[in-house]
Amino acid sequence: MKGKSSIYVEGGSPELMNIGQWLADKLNPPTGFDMKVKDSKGTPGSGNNIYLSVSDNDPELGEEGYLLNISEKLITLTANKPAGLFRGIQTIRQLLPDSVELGTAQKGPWKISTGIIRDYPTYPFRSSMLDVSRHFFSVDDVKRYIDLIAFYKMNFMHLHLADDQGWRIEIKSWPNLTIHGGSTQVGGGKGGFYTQEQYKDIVKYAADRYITIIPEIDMPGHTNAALASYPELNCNNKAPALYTKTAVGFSTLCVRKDTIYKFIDDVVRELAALTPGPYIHLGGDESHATKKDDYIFFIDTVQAIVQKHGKQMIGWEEISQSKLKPGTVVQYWSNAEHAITGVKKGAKIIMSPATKVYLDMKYDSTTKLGQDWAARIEIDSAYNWKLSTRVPGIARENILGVEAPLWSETVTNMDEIEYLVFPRLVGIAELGWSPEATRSWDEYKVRLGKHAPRMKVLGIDYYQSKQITWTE
Ligand code: NGO
Repeated sequence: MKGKSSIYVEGGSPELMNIGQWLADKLNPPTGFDMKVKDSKGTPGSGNNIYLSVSDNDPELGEEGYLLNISEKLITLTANKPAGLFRGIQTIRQLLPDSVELGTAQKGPWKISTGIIRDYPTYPFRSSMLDVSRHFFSVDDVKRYIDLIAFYKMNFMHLHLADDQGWRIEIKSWPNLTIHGGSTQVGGGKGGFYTQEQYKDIVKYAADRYITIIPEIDMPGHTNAALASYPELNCNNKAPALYTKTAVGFSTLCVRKDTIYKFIDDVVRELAALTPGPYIHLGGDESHATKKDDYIFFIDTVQAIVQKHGKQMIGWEEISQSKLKPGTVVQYWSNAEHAITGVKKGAKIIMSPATKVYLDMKYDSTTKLGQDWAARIEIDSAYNWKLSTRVPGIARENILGVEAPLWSETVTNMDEIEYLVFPRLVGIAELGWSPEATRSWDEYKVRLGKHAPRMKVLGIDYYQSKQITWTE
């Protein structure tokens, strides 16, 4: 790349021009270049340019794959869909010197190796979850999280928006959910919530990076914040106090009351209107305070509500005890039997085994943050396994993909988030993307060590595991 390089965009559609501009905005500050994004008809002349085009003549690349051809004079990136171009651009970033991540002019030279990369994901769903209920995180924190997972080619982000300790998304028809239910968090801090305008901004920011936001409102358990906000959601019509500790399994909506379904219909309607993606997550985990037949009745009913609003429901593995409607997705986290039941009932599975991908688990006995009820998860443990062989009875064709959740009982700010998320998320992103047969820990640990300077320039406060020889 040179100062006079340009980014040519075949056909010049607004969407592709935006992708080109995204790349220009990334590259211009550190290189000091003034690369312009130009509409192109046919391959541009060979003046160290970058050429982006969409054409679907390679079906195997699917929605997100790309072909990157780097010759001495031209970088050509082709994909079937715009999302594939965006993923390919992340590879271009990764091939350039680490200092390309910095926002101010750097020395260069801006060399990139020649060659051809033909790349596409193994699984169509690669995601991370951030729990903004136990501790609330700002719009800017969420955007940074989105930027970081976008770099590793994830395509979904799940926001855990309501739990016992806080309700974090404005619902206009039930305003007290956030006014009262969003007013605190674990430890008694002031909590917070996203207005619908702020939430739309998050959804758009993610969509510009080809990431789909999945909103979760956990129910019928994990609902103390809602119960505290509206007495009529309780069987005794009395609102409990707000809750700022970290026990689970004590709250439940009064699931045989009609009011509950009016409430859920309103919540899902407003959420669906804010959600361009296909999924609404309604939780369903650890409803220990709900009777089993009530729970089954509840899950049956809420699936229908989600479908009525044009969405597919995701629920934690326990939902497989009820009848599953076609399209409902089960998220495995702890009890393989539930997940296998989900498969038998025809559901696709999101793999989130707590012993492997729960980012709130401690690394080892010395880790100060986090919990260890499921496991202590060192870097090798998080990386060195396969989605398709983890649970006998859940095969590749049953698996939608992988999601790494960060529960936030113990984390209060972005530095703490990053310490638990990185570098484990880097490897988990590979679990979903790279061919299972070619991955190896011995090879990965070397690459991860060499990735340290990149994480540093990205300002990531990662855990410096002794398992890795980190490049200074
Ligand atoms: C469990 C529980 C969450 C906790 C988390 C902590 C699920 C699905 N429900 O996972 O409420 O925050 O563990 O690790």
